[in-house]
Amino acid sequence: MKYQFPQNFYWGSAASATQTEGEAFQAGKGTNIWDHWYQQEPNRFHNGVSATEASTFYRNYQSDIQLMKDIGHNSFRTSISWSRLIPNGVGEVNREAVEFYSNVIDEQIKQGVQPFICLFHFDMPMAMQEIGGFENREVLDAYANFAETCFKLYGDRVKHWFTFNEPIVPVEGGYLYDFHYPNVVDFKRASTVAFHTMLAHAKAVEKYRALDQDGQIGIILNLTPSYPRSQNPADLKAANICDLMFNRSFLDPAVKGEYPQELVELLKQHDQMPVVEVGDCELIAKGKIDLLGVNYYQPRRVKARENAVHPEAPFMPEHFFDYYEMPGRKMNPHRGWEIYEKGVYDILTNLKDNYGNVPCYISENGMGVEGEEKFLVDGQIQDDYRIDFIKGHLKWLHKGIEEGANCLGYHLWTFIDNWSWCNAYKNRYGFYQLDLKTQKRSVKKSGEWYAGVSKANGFED
Ligand code: BGP
Repeated sequence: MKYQFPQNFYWGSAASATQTEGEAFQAGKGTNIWDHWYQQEPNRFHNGVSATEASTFYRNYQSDIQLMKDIGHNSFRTSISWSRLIPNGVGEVNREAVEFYSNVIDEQIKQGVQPFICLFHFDMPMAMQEIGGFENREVLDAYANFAETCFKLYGDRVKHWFTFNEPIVPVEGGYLYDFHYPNVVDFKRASTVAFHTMLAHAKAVEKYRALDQDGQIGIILNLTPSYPRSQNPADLKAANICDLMFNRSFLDPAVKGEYPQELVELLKQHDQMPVVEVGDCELIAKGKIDLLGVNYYQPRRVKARENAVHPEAPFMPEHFFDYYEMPGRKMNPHRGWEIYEKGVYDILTNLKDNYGNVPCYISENGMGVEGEEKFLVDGQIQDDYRIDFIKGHLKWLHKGIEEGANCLGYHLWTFIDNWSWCNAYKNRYGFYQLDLKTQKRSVKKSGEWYAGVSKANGFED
């Protein structure tokens, strides 16, 4: 069967500043929470590898963009590092960084790879974290000013902006589950950071609209469908609470301009509501987006809790559900994540039916593989598993579009194997293999295959 995609479909991949640039302590960049945390606790990073060892995009962006073009990219997302552009979070702008991002954007345009630019991919400047990060409302204004600086510098050339990438992840990692700095475990502080992040988002959207530039602004959300074990009301309730907490907590304000009443009630009932000030709801209403990026890796399967909550345990989302391992689920054994291709269709259908069919694209989807060198044959990684993974998701995406979903593109995570936070280089995701010692990039079989898909604007299977 032939899977043909709409005209001007975005084919490309995604990455982020901190994960690819390198020069973490050079070129005038200020430190961010990753640089700082590594200095404090290098043992928290896989094999003790820090972001200073990221894949040298800062130095090699020109040849890297050429490599994007070689495999048929018509678009590529990266982010602007706040701590590189404005080292202290507020105040002086780093001239070298202004030029660097300008050059990257120009080079992308020159090579026919549209720049999709995100303004925050987990990398809070340390100077801002020191005053409380997104718990402190001053930081919201600092972020909005940073965003405005970017719009003014690059808005003439960048037509696709994203305020945040997976804004729930710093909330989960930093304030609930101990996998990002500042390693706090406190639901109320987490809900405050989540709410404030959306206020910061809305402030940035407001700044963008005021400049009246002819582009689009959106947000990138990791929408993980919550599937219940069964139709038992207790399982359905568990799945609904997950959906409220992990998806709708960001999706509803971003697309509808308001929070789900059910979520507000739930947080009130458990005394976990952030402080809402006069004017906040009006601001959230102004944050409605033009374009939604959807990151999808794996589904969330849940069931009702089996046991009572320990009375002294901190309040957590898991008070309402247990994770459920569905027998017979398809796994990516190299990363330990379930593969469920239909999830992409379910997300698109939900957006079509319940979110006004907001224009969207798949902004991240991908398959991490630990120890990928074992698939090297004659110097090339034979990643047929990744080709199958992409095909499987594209087929469901195609079905979604045929049924009317407003999905405009597909970006893989990621372009070249890159550094990934605490996992550093553990799981490889790229179209290009990276040799950590020499920094040599070698195209994988999937990269060559993707070039053909992009050229044909589809594939046959
Ligand atoms: C996504 C993030 C990316 C990236 C990816 C892979 O959620 O947006 O930044 O890191 O996950 O994650 P990992 O390396 O942990 O498998």
